[in-house]
Amino acid sequence: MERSLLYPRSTKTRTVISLDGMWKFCLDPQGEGEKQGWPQGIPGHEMIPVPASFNDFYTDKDIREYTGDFWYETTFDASESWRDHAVDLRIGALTHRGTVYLNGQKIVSHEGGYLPFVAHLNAAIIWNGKNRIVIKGNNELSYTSLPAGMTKTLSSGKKMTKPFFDFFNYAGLNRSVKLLILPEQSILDYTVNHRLADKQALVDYEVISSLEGGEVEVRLYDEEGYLVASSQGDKGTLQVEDPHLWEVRQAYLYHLVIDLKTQGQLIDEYEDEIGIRTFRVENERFLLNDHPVYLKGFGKHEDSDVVGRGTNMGMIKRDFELMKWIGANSFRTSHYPYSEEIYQMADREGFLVIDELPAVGFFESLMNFLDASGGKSTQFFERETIPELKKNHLDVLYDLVLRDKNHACVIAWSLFNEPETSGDSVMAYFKDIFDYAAKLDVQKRPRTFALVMNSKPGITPVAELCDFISLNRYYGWYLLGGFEMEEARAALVEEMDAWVDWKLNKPIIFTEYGCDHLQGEFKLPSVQWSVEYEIAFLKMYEKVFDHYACVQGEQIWNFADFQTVEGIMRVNGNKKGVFTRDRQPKLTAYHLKERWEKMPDSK
Ligand code: EVA
Repeated sequence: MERSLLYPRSTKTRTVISLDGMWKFCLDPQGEGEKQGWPQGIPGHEMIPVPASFNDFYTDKDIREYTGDFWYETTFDASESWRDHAVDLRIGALTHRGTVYLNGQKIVSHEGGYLPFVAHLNAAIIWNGKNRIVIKGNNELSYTSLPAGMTKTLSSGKKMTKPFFDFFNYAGLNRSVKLLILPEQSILDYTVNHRLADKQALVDYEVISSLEGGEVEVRLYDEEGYLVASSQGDKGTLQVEDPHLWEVRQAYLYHLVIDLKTQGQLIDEYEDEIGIRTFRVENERFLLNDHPVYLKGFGKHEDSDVVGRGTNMGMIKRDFELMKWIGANSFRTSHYPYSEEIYQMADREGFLVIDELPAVGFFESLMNFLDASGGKSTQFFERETIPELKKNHLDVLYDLVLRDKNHACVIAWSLFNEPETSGDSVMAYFKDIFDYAAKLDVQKRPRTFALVMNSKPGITPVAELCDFISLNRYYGWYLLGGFEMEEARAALVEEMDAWVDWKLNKPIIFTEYGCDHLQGEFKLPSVQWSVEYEIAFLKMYEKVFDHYACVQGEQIWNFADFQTVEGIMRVNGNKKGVFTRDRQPKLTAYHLKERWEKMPDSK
């Protein structure tokens, strides 16, 4: 196995050292860092925090909008006692790509800005001495990057990004960087899958290690610390009597311990928390532990003031408290995989997560949210860049499943957001992505993608690949807004009737609906952008949701206001948040709280 993305945990055999903190930093607009010898050490004395996006710290617009190469540097001391260990550097996320150097030597390059990667440092380490880590990053967008977009060079020679998506292109070392001191031979990966029987749960597992012929022992402890099951061998089944199942908003997590031994001697130990649950689609229902469940919640972003897309543990905690307060039970990681701590919290709090790939912008438009309602077609999947894009897409899918497959909270994979779905080459592309997801995921979680307004029932054959249908709909906002609300309702109902007539026999959820409204903007009678208008819009949608049995979820767009590119369509960002960017409720939050608290978790 080439990659191990196990979450860094200190155990008897593993030491994790955080390298978070202040790092040296510089920009490289000419792309001359290598020529100038920066892998040996970067120039200047500028320091910035990790994890964080670099964009919003500064008062200089050139830095906020900066597009191109950027460099980070830090040092660590390598103890002599690590010599017979594997010393790895694990980067939680470097957006969108980059290269790691140790003491001037190139170690690894990585493409993709929202998943971890590991650099094996041993070959270049100075034992018992200071070691310099230099990381070159790059945040350009292209037709082959996930997410997709363009990079434009201005007459001044400065570059800027032109995203085909509606969130700010925050960049940098957005997640934690850790040093892992691991045994030379170690546990690389494990997978669990759950089966429910009468008063019993069967947890099938597989452990992969780099030690040939190693003995594996797996033990499972309950929340009180009692041993409830154990098994020997790299593949096996843990039998749990009277299991405490992981339920929506009532999580229960078992403690899993994996020991790798040789001749009875412990070589490596890994630990994790796992929830026991099953999740599947049956006809028009989602079944969690064989019981129907209705999704209430949000499309979100990792986005906060000053640190941008950088992991912000305080904000993560606040977001979960707000989601609990409002009566939500789920969210989608729109439009990219989030930091691992978010999934851990969702496991702990019993939230259902639709885990999305950064496959967004597969529709060539700088205002896709508008163009897609108007029926524009861009022939995106006919481009000559498609083979390389697909390779990157499959790679990131591999890593996503590798990283997130054991989370109880992850109930589904969203493989694209709002791609173009017409054109001759679309089916072949989509089929390969959908098939690969099924092949990689032992739990066979349902697969979906978020369908843009243009992707309508009957004329979107790729929708049939989905195990459930996810609709992003803006009737009453981008289309038929204002005094035409009744027309908007009729158009939504007409579309829903067409889905029903198509007889796909699958659940449908709304992964996006909502309108921008500015905090504090009131108007009677309502106008677009006022809270009165959004509440009327929500009531209209909710009536439709309640009318159709196949509608099995509503995830409003968006949890909180978030940053986008500047422009006439956005007021310093997207204001569709139910909460403000600093996480205070707008009035619509009280409307949703009333609805969702009353609503059972199934329909
Ligand atoms: C919007 N609409 O217009 C949202 C976007 C989102 O932010 C979409 O999926 O269709 C997109 O990214 O507010």
